[in-house]
Amino acid sequence: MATFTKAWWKEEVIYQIYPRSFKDSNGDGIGDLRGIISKLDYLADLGVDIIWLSPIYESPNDDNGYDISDYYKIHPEFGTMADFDELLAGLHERGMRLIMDVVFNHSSDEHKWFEASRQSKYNPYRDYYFWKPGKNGGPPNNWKSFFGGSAWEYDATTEEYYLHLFTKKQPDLNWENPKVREGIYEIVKFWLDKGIDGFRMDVIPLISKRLDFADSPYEALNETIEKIYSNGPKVHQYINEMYEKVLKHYDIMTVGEGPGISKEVGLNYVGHDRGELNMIFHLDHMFLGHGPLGKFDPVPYSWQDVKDLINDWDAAMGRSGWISVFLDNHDFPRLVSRFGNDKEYRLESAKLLAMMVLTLRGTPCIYQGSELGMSNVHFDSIEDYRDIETHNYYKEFTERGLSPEAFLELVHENGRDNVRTPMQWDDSEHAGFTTGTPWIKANPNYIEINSEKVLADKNSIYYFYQKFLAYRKQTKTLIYGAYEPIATESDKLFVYRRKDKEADLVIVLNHSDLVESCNIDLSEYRLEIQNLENKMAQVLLPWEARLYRKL
Ligand code: TEU
Ligand code: CA
Repeated sequence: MATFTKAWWKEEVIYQIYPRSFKDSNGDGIGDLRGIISKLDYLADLGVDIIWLSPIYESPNDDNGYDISDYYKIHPEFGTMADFDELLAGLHERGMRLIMDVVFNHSSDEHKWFEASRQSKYNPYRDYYFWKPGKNGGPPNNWKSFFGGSAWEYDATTEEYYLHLFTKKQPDLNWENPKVREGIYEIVKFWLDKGIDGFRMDVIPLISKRLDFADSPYEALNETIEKIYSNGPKVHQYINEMYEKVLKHYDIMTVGEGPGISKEVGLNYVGHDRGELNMIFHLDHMFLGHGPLGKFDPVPYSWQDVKDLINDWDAAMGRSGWISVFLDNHDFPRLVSRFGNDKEYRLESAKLLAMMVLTLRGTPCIYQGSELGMSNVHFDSIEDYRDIETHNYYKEFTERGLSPEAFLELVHENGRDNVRTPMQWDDSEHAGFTTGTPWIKANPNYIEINSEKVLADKNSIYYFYQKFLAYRKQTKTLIYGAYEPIATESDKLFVYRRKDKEADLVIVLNHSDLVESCNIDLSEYRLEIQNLENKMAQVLLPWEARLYRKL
């Protein structure tokens, strides 16, 4: 069994920036690197450590940069390589780090490899991607794209189909081909030699395909993702090869995004002795509520389901693996809207969720704007939405007969643009994000929710994050301590202990709009942190969060 190790990437906190929506410096309505540079002190003051940038490489932006056409170039919309170097230096000067988002499961169809590959069946780049003849006048098999429709696109030039698990402008790279792997390792080396501190690896469990390309027998998309697309036969061989050839030679961190990684196979990716990744963003809790047709086919789930998943994953990782703890990112709704109450209890529930993310075992990841309590947006026209996933499913569902209004309700709940509206800096036009016209409208609630207003309010969510981030730095028990769930009779309470020889801490979270009794014997503990004013020890107010320390 792998021994437990200490590491900086276990102790530090990640903050994800979606550059397109963070801060626009030149008035073109698109966030950029100089905009981020102008906010470095804001980030340093908050107390986060590792900045994860969503992709900033050249891209036609079919999937907002997750379709890369040149891995070596900064997209001109975001700025220049000199801007990048200045951003990296600016972070390092402040004792912070930078990890880049790399997408190696697929490239853009405008990448030179694919442009060559599609020229002819005999082109040297043909097998950089997956090409197959059709079957019975249709695609080679029944695989569906994550974004709706078939995962195969017919190309008339060579009369074959190519595989794309995402959009048709994101053809899957063929990792079976050693030339593809070598090309990818060169890219990894290039960015590491620039001095970055690691990578977030997009959909890494998908890179090894089941080469029989058999039909999926599963109705539900998430089952196909887990059992057909993810955890393929050579996935560990490939990640380990990348580790041996490049990653292990640098003091860096790697976090894999893990659609389809179940707790049963999680350790295969992050076990300390595996020579693969340092940690993963598993998506089990984020996919809760996704029905057979995916996120726009919602099914009910409960807070108890979330707690059970968190506890099961912690038990599965034990002391020989590691995960990142998060409740939102650029693909999922705002955490205060999805897991909190963004109406009557937005302040209290956002603070409760902050305490949860910062006290569970794993490297916390905070998504831009969570520290302000930003919430979901409700545009009333599909024209206001930008996300290709939303538009693809809008077309698919309305063609099936669902009304546009009904689909929009589903987008309000689960659309990715909920977290892609501009960061809300102040109450000036477009929330102070741009002096031009933003690529996507700001959430109209920027008048009340913006950093200027939040920073002027000592009781704001921002200062709760700032205080807790500082507390966490001095309380290594929250990093290396054992994790032990504490059962309660109420399924509204989430109670757990973090303990090592330094301290014994108990966290009590009332995840509800109701008053709950607190019958846990905490007579030997002192209340250290609370997210609201309440002197009644045995009574938890709605969305009350407490941290106790044993005397
Ligand atoms: O996401 C893959 C993924 O699992 C999510 O896209 C999620 O499954 C999806 O929103 C459907 O619910 C990664 C990136 O984070 C995402 O932004 C990209 O669109 C995708 O891969 C393709 O690169
Ligand atoms: Ca700009």
